[in-house]
Amino acid sequence: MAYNLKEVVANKPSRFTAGHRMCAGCGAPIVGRMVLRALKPEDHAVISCATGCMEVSTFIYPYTAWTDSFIHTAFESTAAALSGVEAAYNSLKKQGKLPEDNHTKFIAFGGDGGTYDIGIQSLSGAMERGHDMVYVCYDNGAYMNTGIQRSSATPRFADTTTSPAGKVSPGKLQPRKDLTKIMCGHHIPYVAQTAPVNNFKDLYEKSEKAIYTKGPAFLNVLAPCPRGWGYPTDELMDINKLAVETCYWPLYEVIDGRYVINYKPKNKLPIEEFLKPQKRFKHLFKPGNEWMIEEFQKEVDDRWNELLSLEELTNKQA
Ligand SMILES: Cc1ncc(C[n+]2csc(CCOP(=O)(O)OP(=O)(O)O)c2C)c(N)n1
Ligand code: SF4
Ligand SMILES: [Mg+2]
Repeated sequence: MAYNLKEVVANKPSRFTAGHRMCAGCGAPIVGRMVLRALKPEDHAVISCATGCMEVSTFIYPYTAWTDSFIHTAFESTAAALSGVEAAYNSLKKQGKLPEDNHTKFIAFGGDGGTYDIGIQSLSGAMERGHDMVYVCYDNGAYMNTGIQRSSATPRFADTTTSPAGKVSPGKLQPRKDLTKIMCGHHIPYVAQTAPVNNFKDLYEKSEKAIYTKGPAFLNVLAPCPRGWGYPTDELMDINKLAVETCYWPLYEVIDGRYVINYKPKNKLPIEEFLKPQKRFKHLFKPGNEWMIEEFQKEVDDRWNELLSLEELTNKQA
């Protein structure tokens, strides 16, 4: 796309404002701000946001960091509530009860607990019904707001308060659920996985596509958490980069069923590079635990190779 991202961003007022109470070094507010930056300034948005760090730290009555309309929803109904608002909007438009020049976009935000686990049924339903909305999952890999409990997005072997690493257990036992893949199975027009890397270009462009693609769209965005992951707050952007360079978190999009991998590292880094700076994986580096790193690496490699095959296959079919 021929434009200067810095200029575009500088010329648009932030719709997710300063003064929220999320921690320093948190990935989630960056995700919220950048997704909303992709809106055209003349367009209005209705946001539906599940309980979680992003909601409780940004919308503390009577204060709010959101400049668009905002609905605080229960975990299990984030997508359902927004799909209802979208249907009502379409009806009012049809009845001529809204001005012709009213352009409203519908965007849901949920954490991994609220999306991979508790809200998955209403998300699946809203996507399948074909509502013109975007669901954004900010994935920090645990229920952070309530004290770092494991979710189905938590990677294997991570130390959390409900999957503690110690003599009895190696940390979380189960592999991480692949929600992006599940969303691809809905055969919706646009699904993408992204992270705040490369000056936000990937995140901004995918947000723009998701918002302005007609029909349902889903974005899974990596959103590291210094409290839960145990990295120094000033290393947020390094952690994002390592997640991408090791292929732990590949950047890809699926447009009408066709896979496009947006970045293929020339030298894929070993997974240790991503694990080492995080306290939640500290035990993996103890003598005798090398097998955990080997298994972690194998899972990353298998998923990356599967993605490469899907890209090849779906592009052949296109
Ligand atoms: C149905 C329901 N179960 C549990 C809770 C308590 N609760 C509030 S925030 C939260 C954690 C949310 O985790 P996630 O969605 O991953 O967001 P994060 O806090 O990590 O940003 C939980 C369990 C709730 N509000 N509603
Ligand atoms: S606990 Fe983690 S996810 Fe929640 S605001 Fe703090 S850094 Fe962000
Ligand atoms: Mg979470």
